[in-house]
Order: sequence, then C-alpha cells, then structure tokens
Amino acid sequence: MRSQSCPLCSNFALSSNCSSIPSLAWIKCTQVGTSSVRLMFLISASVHKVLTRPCMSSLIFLALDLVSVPTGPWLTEPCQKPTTRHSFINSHYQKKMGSLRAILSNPDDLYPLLKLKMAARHAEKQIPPVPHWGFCYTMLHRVSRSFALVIQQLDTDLRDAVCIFYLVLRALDTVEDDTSIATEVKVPILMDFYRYIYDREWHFSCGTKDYKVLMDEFHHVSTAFLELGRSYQEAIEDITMRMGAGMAKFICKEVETVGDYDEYCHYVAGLVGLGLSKLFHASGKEDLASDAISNSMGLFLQKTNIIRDYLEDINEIPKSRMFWPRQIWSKYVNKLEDLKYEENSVKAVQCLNDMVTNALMHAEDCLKYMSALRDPAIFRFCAIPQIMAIGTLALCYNNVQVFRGVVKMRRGLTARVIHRTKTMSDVYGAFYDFSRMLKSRYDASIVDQVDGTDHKARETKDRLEAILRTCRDSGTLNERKSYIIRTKPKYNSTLIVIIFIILAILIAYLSSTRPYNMCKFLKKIKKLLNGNDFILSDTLFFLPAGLVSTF
Ligand code: D61
Ligand code: MG
Repeated sequence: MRSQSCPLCSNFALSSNCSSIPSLAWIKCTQVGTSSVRLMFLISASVHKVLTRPCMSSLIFLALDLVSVPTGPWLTEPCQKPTTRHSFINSHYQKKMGSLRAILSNPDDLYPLLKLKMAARHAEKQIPPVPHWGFCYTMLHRVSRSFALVIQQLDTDLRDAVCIFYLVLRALDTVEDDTSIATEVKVPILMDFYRYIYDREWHFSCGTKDYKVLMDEFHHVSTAFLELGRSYQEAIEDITMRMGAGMAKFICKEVETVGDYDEYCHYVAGLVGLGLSKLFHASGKEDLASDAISNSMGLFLQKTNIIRDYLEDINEIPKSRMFWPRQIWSKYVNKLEDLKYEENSVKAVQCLNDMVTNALMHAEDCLKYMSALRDPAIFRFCAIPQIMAIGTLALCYNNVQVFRGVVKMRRGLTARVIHRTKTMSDVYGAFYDFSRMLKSRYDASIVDQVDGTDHKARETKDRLEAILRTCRDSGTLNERKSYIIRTKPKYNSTLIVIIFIILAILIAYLSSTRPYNMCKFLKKIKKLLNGNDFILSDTLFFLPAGLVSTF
C-alpha cells in the first residue's frame, strides 16, 4: 500500500501507523493539498508532543529536539564519546541550544528540518519484525543515520540489497580502521572477508560501540545476505573481495603519490560506486553505468571526507591516519601534521585548496552519472550525498577551520538539500550555487595572496568554470531556489506567528503546572537569545508583564 505519500514523510511508503498521534489520526497520511494545512499539522503535532511530555527537562528539550535533526556529519558518523553523564547532558544541551540559535537565524530551514525529523522517526519505526532483518535495519540507523535515510527510501528488494551491501562494507571497514589489530591478523581477515559473508557462524570481535555490536552479531548480516537474489549476492561478493584486497594493500603502504590517493579512494569508495551501479542494474530499474563514472561518484565523496576529516584523522589515537598524498602536502610542509600548527596557517590553507581542486575533477563525471538515472528513488539516493559533498567542499575551501575543528554543513542546510532534491535540475541548481560559492572564496584567496604561491590557481578556476558551464548549459537554472546564504536572516510573518504559538502554549502549560520551572525556562530562552539581535524585543512584548520581570 504505497499509492500516496504522507504530508510529513512524502518519500516513504504509507503505513496505517504513519502518525503516532491518535488525536490527529483523521488527518494522517491523507493527501492534504496545501502547504498551510501541512504547516498546521506540524504545529499541532508539536503542540501535542509538548502537552504529552511530563517533565520540565523533556519540555525544554522537545522544542529544541524538533530543530535538531539527526543528520550528523554527512559522509561518516563516528560514535560520540561522552566522558561523564554530566558532561554528556551539558554538551547535549549546548548542542540543542546551538540548533535553536541556528534555526532562529535561518528560519527558512524550519519546515525542511521538521519534515526531516518526522521522516527520520518514521524510518526508525519501520524496522522489520524478522530478527535478522530487524538487526540489519537497526544497525544501519545506528552506524549511519544519514545513509540510512537515503537508503530507506529505495524500493523494497533494492533497499534490502543496498542495506546489506552497506553493512558488509561497514564491517570490512571496521576491521580496516581498528588500529589495535596486528597487521598479520588484519591482512588475512581483509583478504578473506568476501568468504565470511556466506558463513552464518563467522564473527570477529573488533571496533567499538555500535561497530562492535555489528561485528559481534555479524551472523544476522550473513543470514540476510543469503536471502538476497543471486545477482545481488554476486555484486556484493565481488566488490567485497576487491575492496578487502585493496585495503590490505594499503595497510602496508602509505599514500605517497596522487596516483596512490586515487587508487586508495577507488578501493574504499569507487568500488562502492561500481557495486551500486551493478545493484541498480540488477534491480531492472537502471542501465549499467560505466565503471569510470561510477568510480568518480565514490571518489568525489571519499575525497571530500578525507579533506574535511584532516584533524580527526591526524589526531587519531593510538596512531595518526594519513590519507592526504605526500605529493601534494610536501609542496607546503615537511610533515603532514605540521599543517595543524598555527604558524603554518598560510601554507596549510594553500595545501587545503590544492586538495579541494583535486577533488573537483570528479564533479563533472558525477553530474553525467546522475543525469543518466531514471528511477526517482535511486536518483535521490545518489544525488543527495553528492550535493552534500560539493557543499562541504565549498565550506572547506580557503578555510583554516579545517585545521582547528570540525567543518560541516549546518543541519538546516542539510535538511533543505534533502527536502529539495528531486530532479536533475535541482542537482544542477545546487552544483551551480555551491560552485559559485567556491568561486567567490577562490577570488578572495587570490586577492589575499601576497606571494602568488597558489600552485593550482589556474586549475581551480578552470574546474569551477567547467562545472558552472555544464550547469548553465542544462538550461534549467532559472526557476530554482538559491542555496546561497543571505547575510541577514529574513523573518516572515508566518514563522514569527509559529514561534509565538509554540512559545505561548509552552508558557501557558508551564505557568499552570510548575511556575518555578517556568522561570528557569524563560531564563534559558533569554540566555539563548542574548547576542542575537533577532526578535527578542518582539518576543518579550508578547509575554505577560509579570513574567518578563522575572528575567
Ligand atoms: C551513490 C550513492 C552513494 C555512494 C555512491 C554512489 C558511491 C560511493 C559511495 C556511496 C561510498 C562513499 C564512501 C564515503 C564515505 N567513506 C567511508 O565511509 C570510508 O570507508 C569506506 C569503506 C566503507 C564503505 C562503506 C559504504 C559507504 C557508503 C555506502 C555503502 C558503503 C554502500 C551503499 C551505499 C553507501 C571511511 O569510513 C569511516 C571513517 O571515515 O571513519 C574510511 O574509513 O575512510
Ligand atoms: Mg577505513
């Protein structure tokens, strides 16, 4: 039963329990046409949640919860490591406050964020009842919420195959990434991994947290694998064998040249592209794409990952992980880790720009690959990560923060990409906008240069212009909504009204039940708004005078 789409989770199959809100059962999953009804539904759902959560802390977190969508870093999501319960709660709270602040300064993000939040919850609820499939989908959500979200919207048999493909390779990668395994133990496991997927008895304990659970209970994955169609099994086996052999090769070898870099990225991500193309073809929904452009789809994602994760990888304990090729970084510093020291900031940013320029060479192949896709669900599955990648490259270019902390796209923008990406013209629009953003960062970097030492200046410009040209030549740019961020936030009246309705209900509820907590809540709101020239005065204007004085 998947003839129509739910107003909140339009990309997912409808089920009779699409909404968990009984009082709104009549509206759930019916085709409500206008966006205002959709909005009403969202507000009612939020209000309902507010009124049904019993304690103060849940109430505060709920409002913030609505705006913090579990997107995580897009391409990979390492587990968080809370030190103590107290510090976890604090950082959790700060994160939520950060999210609320972000949404208040980008109000257009609100609807996509709410929609994404609901879709993520709905997807998590749709775990199959059969134990091994239940395990696989639960693990998929735990180890990669972002890929889980795009995988979940594929049609059933292809979705199962891609889910198992993901988990098999994630398990293989867990072996590769575990630096505590001795090389002589690790290499044979990587080489033989493609055999273990046929063996329900096999398991090998390594990794931490959710990755450890995946490894310890790998028999569920092999049981599910054995239920897939033969053509899916063959594609997964072939890629697992080639990736395992490639990973084993690089356990004993450093990434020296740009050729090594391309080769390593081919093993760990390009092969995923090749495998996915085979799975799409085996499903009967797509023609078989060429290996070259399938490979580029993976390389573009993996290189973006490697660039963004410089600091995390270099600081890895007990041993740094180094994927930036010596041939590039040695033009700027003597040791790769020198890039993170403040005194080398200028060189570090030049090296970073060099790496981004290298990654950009795959963008055109990616556009070609995506433009040949026919199935809408497969298209979205492929396009969303690619747009996130070019957006991340735009954020990283000429940005010294890559060497100081985590640089990632804000949640609201991620939600907007997911919400908006439906057709190839959306992809051209997004690639165009992010390439223009890159181009303006490039122009600024050229102006800043004192010694004209950007070895790649010409190449960067040429690559960006080629991408911009391809997008322009598609002839579809005119009607798009731009991703380019406005400097000043725009508040429209609907959003202000929504915020007031939610606030008013929260305040009414809190003041009737727990006046003390109410004051605490208002203080938190005030603290949150401090420093934001936002609508604080308007908000206070609408609050009862007695409450304002408690600030
Ligand atoms: C279309 C849609 C998705 C695509 C695609 C085409 C082509 C390639 C890819 C996804 C793969 C992109 C990988 C980028 C993220 N890199 C990693 O996760 C690194 O590990 C690579 C080896 C395991 C690959 C697992 C994988 C990932 C995404 C998939 C998939 C399998 C199967 C189906 C769909 C998507 C990275 O991992 C962790 C870390 O950074 O700590 C690493 O170890 O370098
Ligand atoms: Mg790895």
